[in-house]
Amino acid sequence: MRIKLINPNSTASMTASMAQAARQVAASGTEIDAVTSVSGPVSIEGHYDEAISVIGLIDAMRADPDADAYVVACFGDPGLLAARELTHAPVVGIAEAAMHAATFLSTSFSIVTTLDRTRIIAEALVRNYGMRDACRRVRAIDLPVLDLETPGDRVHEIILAESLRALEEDRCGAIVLGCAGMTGLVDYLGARLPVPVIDGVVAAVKFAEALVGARLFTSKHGDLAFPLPKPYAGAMAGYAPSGALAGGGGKQ
Ligand code: 2AL
Repeated sequence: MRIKLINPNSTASMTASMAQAARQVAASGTEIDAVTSVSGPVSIEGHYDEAISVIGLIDAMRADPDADAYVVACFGDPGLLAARELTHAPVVGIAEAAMHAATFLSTSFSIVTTLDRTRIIAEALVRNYGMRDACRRVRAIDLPVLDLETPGDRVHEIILAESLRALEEDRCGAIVLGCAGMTGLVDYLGARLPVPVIDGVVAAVKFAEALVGARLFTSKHGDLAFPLPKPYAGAMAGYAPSGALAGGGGKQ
């Protein structure tokens, strides 16, 4: 199967790290096709960034309508439901996947994310995903997303220290990494923390494999039905819906 992993920000080095983490866990028959958004913000750290990034996400899906599954590889899960409207194929967001994985492994988790404003957005996702009971706390390390790309141990140490505080103060049973830029830290943190450390990229890839393997598909019954065909005005005219992604988007 082929999983299209879409980084909705435009920083290619982040995509490369995610592709590496995804390939390390993918089954032997799974191809990870990782792409970087060709437009939009270099990092996604707020509601405006998220809104604008969705166009690049949709462009990446339209450019490749035949993937078996799609992964939205940003912890805000921007445009996740819009992406699902476009295809029969499963579309998995990394925040959603990470939180669900955490609940299979522990009755409680805390999320460690980047900026304080991102923390607030992640808290909204926790509520949206029905994870309020399981999520003890969302914590911010107060570093912008692109600082995670800085080589060296400093960022690793900051995330480790925040995770240790989460275990001590929140009494949580698992740590969810709250940014795609933290992918690849699982080995470092896992060796130093006594609890499961969940990278949403890894979780999303494995859930995508499971859903495709189980021959499951995105429901077209209700609000995830293909967008209603209608004209769009101005610069968005080219995005006017015309049913499924060309090619059928995964379901024959
Ligand atoms: C993110 C992420 O995962 N990628 C990005 O650009 N912004 N979200 C976050 N919570 O920091």
